[in-house]
Amino acid sequence: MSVDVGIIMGSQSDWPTMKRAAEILGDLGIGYEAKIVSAHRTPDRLWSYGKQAAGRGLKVIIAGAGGAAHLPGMMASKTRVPVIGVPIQTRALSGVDSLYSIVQMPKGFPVATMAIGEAGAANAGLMAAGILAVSDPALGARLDAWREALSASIPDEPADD
Ligand code: RP5
Repeated sequence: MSVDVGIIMGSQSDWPTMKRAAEILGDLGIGYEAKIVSAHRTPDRLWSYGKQAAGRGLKVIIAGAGGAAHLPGMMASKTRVPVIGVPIQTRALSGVDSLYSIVQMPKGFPVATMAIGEAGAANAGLMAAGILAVSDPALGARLDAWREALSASIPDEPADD
């Protein structure tokens, strides 16, 4: 299976959040890789990952980071491959720091910014799937089925605990 999506994150501590994206991609049969690439701690790794991304055939990059979350924006500056940003929830500021660090990109270098935390990571996986499905009808059918199954799982009425 080809690796279409790169999941990158600033730290091992981001993985419990970012694996929600990986789970969605796995469920939908999308090839991905997961790497630790830190804007601050491994800037050379960030540089080479971004430089090689398009040539390696990556079609979407999902980048998660917390606090001073510069990874998604710096990656968007280094590659034309679309970058989806996931703000990691932080202890100090609940992830609002991450969100603000990721979302306010200057004109020219967009990052598609998701919600803070695990819902954002899962939605990043679904967003990547939607982008890939534009040119992959079989994946589109799997994504439609995934969405229908989610809708079908929602009860009509609330239940007591
Ligand atoms: C960021 O700093 C990472 O994305 C992570 O969310 C945050 C804290 O990293 P650790 O101190 O847990 O390694 O670069």
